[in-house]
Amino acid sequence: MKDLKKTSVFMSLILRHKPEAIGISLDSHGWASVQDLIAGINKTDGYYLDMDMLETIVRTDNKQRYSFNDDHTLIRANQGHSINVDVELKEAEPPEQLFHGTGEKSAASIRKEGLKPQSRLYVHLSKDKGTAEKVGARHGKPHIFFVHSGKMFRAGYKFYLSENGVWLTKSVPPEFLGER
Ligand code: HQG
Repeated sequence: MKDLKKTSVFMSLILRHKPEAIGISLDSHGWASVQDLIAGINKTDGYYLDMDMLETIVRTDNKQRYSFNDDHTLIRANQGHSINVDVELKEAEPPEQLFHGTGEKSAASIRKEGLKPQSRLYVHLSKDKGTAEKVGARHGKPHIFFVHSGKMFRAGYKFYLSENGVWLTKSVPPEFLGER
């Protein structure tokens, strides 16, 4: 069945965390062969994918999670990986303040330890509070932290902006966090 949403969620698992789920691998820059991805997904019970559908998913994804290479023979996720790939993130100077949404239950630990990437390669930050609220709501009652990204940057911490506009950094020490 052509279920774009269902296939897209599965693709994000494959391209960020678990390519072996369909017996494929990613190269060191996170790329998967489009042919292998389509074949692997079609071999999986309950899933369907063809090239037209894949083009539609990549073009219409609400967070622009995926990119093709020039001739659309390779595909990768733009951010969010837990496996160690180098998606050639661009270093950039962040705005003065960024936001991180989390669950209320994690707030005390974050105040103490700062933000850690947990199972992913980076801590994910957003430039608007609305996005952070949505991300936070995935973890229960949302709680928003402000990140003094300008100060961090001037102190020498590196920031990256993914192809789809997510700000990433390795970790955020507690002294650069704020709440209101
Ligand atoms: C929390 C979505 C306790 C952190 C979104 C988060 C995002 C701590 C959780 C992307 C902690 C990790 C990533 C500490 C961090 N103590 N908890 N010291 N430091 N945490 O899913 O940021 O829709 O790995 O606050 O849009 O929620 O999937 O990260 O709650 O960009 O494309 O540990 O996923 O994108 O959770 O989400 P996650 P996230 P997609």
